[in-house]
Amino acid sequence: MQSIRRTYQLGILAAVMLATGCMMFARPPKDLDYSRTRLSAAGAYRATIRPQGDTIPQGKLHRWVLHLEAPNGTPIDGCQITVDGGMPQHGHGLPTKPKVTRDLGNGDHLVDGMKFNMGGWWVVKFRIATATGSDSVVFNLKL
Ligand SMILES: [Cu+2]
Repeated sequence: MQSIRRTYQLGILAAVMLATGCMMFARPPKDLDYSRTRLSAAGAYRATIRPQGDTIPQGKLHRWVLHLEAPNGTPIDGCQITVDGGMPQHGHGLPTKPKVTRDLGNGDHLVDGMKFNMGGWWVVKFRIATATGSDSVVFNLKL
């Protein structure tokens, strides 16, 4: 009888762990850079994110402005930008497929469809392609 009850309890525990899987992972690495301005991987661009409303909301669709400039400060327009991201410690991506929908000029690009459906460490990666080549930049977010 005792062992049946024990098996039952373990089953419940396993189910709870599966259901809450996203919330019980380790803390993010301590040395993460949460800057909103970052240099791209190959150094071709300096990118700044400006989330609408400044504070990044949880569970709500919102927009960002991505500002791009060359290291010398020249704004970069007319490029192909793709957006990707997710939670490295949870093994899942973004719940939406954000896109750059408009060039606002002066190096500003409107990013539509941003959404983060839980708290924790997120990364958002922009791949930027111009006639001179492609490069990418990654931002860390703490929600
Ligand atoms: Cu998650």
